[in-house]
Amino acid sequence: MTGDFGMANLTSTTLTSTTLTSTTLTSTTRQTTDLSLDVAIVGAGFAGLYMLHRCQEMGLEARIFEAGSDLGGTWFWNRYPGARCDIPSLEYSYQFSEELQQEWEWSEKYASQDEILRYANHVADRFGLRPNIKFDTRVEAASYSAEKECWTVTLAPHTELTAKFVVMATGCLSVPNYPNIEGLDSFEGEIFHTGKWPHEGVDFNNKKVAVIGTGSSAIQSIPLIAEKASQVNVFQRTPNYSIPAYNGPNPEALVETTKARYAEFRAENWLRGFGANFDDNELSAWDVSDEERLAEYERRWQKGGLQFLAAYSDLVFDDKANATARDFIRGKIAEQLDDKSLVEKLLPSTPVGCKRLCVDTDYYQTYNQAHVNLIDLKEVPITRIEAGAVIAGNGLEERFEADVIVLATGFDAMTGAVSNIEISALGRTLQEAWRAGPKAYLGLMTEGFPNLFLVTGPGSPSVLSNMLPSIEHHVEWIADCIAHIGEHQAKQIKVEGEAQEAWVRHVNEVAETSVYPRCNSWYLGANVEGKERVFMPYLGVPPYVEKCADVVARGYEGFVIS
Ligand code: FAD
Ligand code: N01
Repeated sequence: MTGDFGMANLTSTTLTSTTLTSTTLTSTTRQTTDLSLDVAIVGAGFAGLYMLHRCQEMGLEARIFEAGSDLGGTWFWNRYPGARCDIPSLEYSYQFSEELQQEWEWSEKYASQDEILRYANHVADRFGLRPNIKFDTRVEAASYSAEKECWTVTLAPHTELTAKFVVMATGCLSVPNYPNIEGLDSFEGEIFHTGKWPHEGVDFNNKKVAVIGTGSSAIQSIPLIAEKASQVNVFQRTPNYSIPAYNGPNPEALVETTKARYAEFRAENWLRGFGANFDDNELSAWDVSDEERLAEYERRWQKGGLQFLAAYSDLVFDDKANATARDFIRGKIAEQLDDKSLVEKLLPSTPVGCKRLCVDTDYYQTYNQAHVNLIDLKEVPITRIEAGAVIAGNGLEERFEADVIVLATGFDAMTGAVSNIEISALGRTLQEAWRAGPKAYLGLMTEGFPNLFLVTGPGSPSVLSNMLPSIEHHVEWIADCIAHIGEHQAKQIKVEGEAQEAWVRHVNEVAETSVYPRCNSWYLGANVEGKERVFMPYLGVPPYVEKCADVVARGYEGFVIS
């Protein structure tokens, strides 16, 4: 089997850190470097980069350790055809530097992966971050010494260093989820996961392609794969709702008016439910007539994108209001399909939004092409994979020949990357602490793990918000907290158990008032076999931001600083 289960066929840009002193190691010994950091940052995505920038500004000794061979995180790894953001780029970008946001030109409404990656590189160069990033360096473990009041961080393969603080900027969607399908290893063609796409690209020309999964990554890539491939078989477990992107060049006038008042624009968006400019409607779906509601849905459909979710204030809270949106979108999906026998298969029945809403360019129309075929796994489950085919069927088996398999099967979301690191403190591992589901106060820190911060961790809005401002918010909160600790000649911050329990309860109570926990989504960990089913993100940016500020104003209420 060739393909992409490891990092082997990723082009590696060899960048050595000039500042990390590490002694040459034998393969069996663990060597301690003389590096003693203020802050060890794990991950060089948008979170890690901004964290490093803040640390450098504060004069702290900080380094990023990144498993990949270069920076960009999500945008380094997810290079499948059609990968792009679904929050307009004028918002899906940093705002911490007015000069940066004025000088950068986004060419399209939703920038492509390569443009976002160029932007991340520009930021790293502009703010002199590269020298303090160590690439090809996986953090394997971190253990806290209560006596020394610092963390020992273990880097692969065998290096140890110490740090006063550790910041997990490891990403919510950075650990690919591989399906457990019999025979996958025996496939003799190529296999690629969308979340670990080879840098040199994949040649689909005249190939028979099997795509497993129909989430956002599949919905973005299938139309482009179908342009090249001779046959595309899409294996769908659950249909998703997708709204057209209507992507295109950013109109000059929009860029000008946005940049003329960029800071105010950002501040306004931060006050909205998802922290993004979704044109939030304060009306309930029941404040208007059926005709007015349909007209509003039509207006939002024509505009495209995720803002559809904010059509009414109760759309994600009231099942019946949600059902009006569901019926509207189902009608729109059906209209796009020529083969009416496909309609029932592609129509979702789950509440709109309870799985992440998708944004597409010609996804449904792709099924109107003769060489594109949808296999509904509810009727025709995959039984195994053989050397050159996917075998599926219920009793009667069908053979779907394949040269390439694309696994668009998502991620071990929100907890996967942190749980992959052996983290221990005060006699307990984080895996043990999170056995019944992740617990974190404000999604920032976990009880029993002093001086260990999470960026956009479980219990914060993170993936239910525009991630860039949420990342900036967390990084700034963490940086201010570290500064506060220094100013007070303190050494340690930890979470009070009761504060954490109350917050976790609150996160769940809010989620229960919404449609979010009502389907098998990755928000709940339901996509990963054996993962505890717990709703992880916090719903509502404004109350969350207020709570974080409030906690600080009350002298870091719920934390103990000593
Ligand atoms: P990441 O970008 O995931 O970076 C984490 C880094 O940590 C990775 O490079 C990883 O290699 C590294 N790492 C993890 N574990 C270790 C370890 N043990 N040792 C060393 N390094 C480690 N969000 C939006 O708000 N809007 C969008 O439009 C949007 N589009 C998306 C499109 C795709 C295809 C995907 C997958 C996600 C998208 N997201 C979007 C979510 C996206 O993940 C965030 O917006 C953001 O890029 C996350 O940045 P991050 O720095 O927190 O994490
Ligand atoms: O992953 P997903 P993704 N057998 O988990 C199916 C962001 N993102 O990579 O729904 C068969 O959404 C699974 O089926 P089911 C965005 O936040 C954004 O697409 O679990 N099928 C599902 O259909 C997004 O939500 C963009 O029943 C299996 C699919 O695989 C998040 O990243 C683009 C299976 C996985 O969908 C993740 O998106 C891309 C199995 N064993 C990503 N296991 C933008 O547009 C899983 N599936 C900005």
